[in-house]
Amino acid sequence: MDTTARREHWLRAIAAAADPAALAAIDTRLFGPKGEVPEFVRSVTALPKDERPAFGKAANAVKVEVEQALAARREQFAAAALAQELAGSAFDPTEPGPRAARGTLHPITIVQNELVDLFTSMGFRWEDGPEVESEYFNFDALNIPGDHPARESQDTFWCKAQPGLGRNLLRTHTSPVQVRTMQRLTRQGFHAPLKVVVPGRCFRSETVDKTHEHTFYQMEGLVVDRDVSTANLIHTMKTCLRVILERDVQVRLRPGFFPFVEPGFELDVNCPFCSGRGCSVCKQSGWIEILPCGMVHPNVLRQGGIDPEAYTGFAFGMGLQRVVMLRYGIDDIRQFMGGDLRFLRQFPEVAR
Ligand code: FA5
Repeated sequence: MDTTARREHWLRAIAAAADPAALAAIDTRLFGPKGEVPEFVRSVTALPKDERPAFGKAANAVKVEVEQALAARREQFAAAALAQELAGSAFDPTEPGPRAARGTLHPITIVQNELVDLFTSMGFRWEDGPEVESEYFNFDALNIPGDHPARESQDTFWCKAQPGLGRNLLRTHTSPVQVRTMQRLTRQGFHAPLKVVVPGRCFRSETVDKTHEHTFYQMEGLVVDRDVSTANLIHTMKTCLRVILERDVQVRLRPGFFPFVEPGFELDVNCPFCSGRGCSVCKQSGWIEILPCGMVHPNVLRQGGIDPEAYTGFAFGMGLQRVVMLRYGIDDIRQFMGGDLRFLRQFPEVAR
């Protein structure tokens, strides 16, 4: 049989296969052990030398064509089987599949992002600091020596002491980044103004309740320049609270004691839950303590390498969870880390 006749014979057999089993039998006959097709290709050796190239080329082309015909027929059977299966079901392969759920931002991240945007629009830079901090930056450099009673107000998780090194701890607040930043900038040649915000995670060995967590978030702010005053501090804080709480706020300053500021203040905002009339959230006082702050103590400026005779500054340390609670009316801080998806799904904002 010549090449053309073989080709037609095999293609006809493939086209005539009535079902996948018949096709499999043809496949074995043509390409299995002692298969007709490879044997035909090998028959080239029986030809005279001058006829071999033309025959070899034609025979190989037929082999490829027959293989493709087999594959195409196999696909036809598979498609027919699928169509038959689908005909009896409600499944519609043209409908888009279910969308994978996309995660949303945690409410603390939402408010933190807004605050960072706000402060950067006012010329502040974002600073960062380590969560495992030295005793020096967390306490000593902030004018809180070892025997100072203020240390007791921040129950500390101490790290295992390393021989020859100072003691480390999990930072109890974001304030250590104050002196870290001042020292870094003075090493680089300090140029006023210094304006930074430091969002970050803090840790205290506290009993957890509705308003206290062992792990929580703060945002520190620090401004150092010539002639910085309490008026600058109040203006900045009012702007920040108005934007974050999305309404005009009344604030009041009370004296507050923090060794690293002098004078120190507690800035209170009128209670948004009762508009200042008095409720359980504000403990009937009409005010909510929201922002400890003050004018940077001269000793702290000195630790940072900045001359307190030439420069003054203000600092604040906002509890981020507290701000988020006020903004969204959340009355239990434990919701934030509780991992309850019903809580988290109430905040549909996605990452930018
Ligand atoms: C400080 O941590 C000071 N470093 C703040 C500061 C900075 C004062 C700069 C002056 C100048 P305080 O311990 O009050 O202060 O904490 C600040 C805020 O963090 C609190 O108002 C509260 O909102 C939040 N906070 C403190 N402890 C916890 C806690 N256990 N759980 C949740 N939030 C907390």
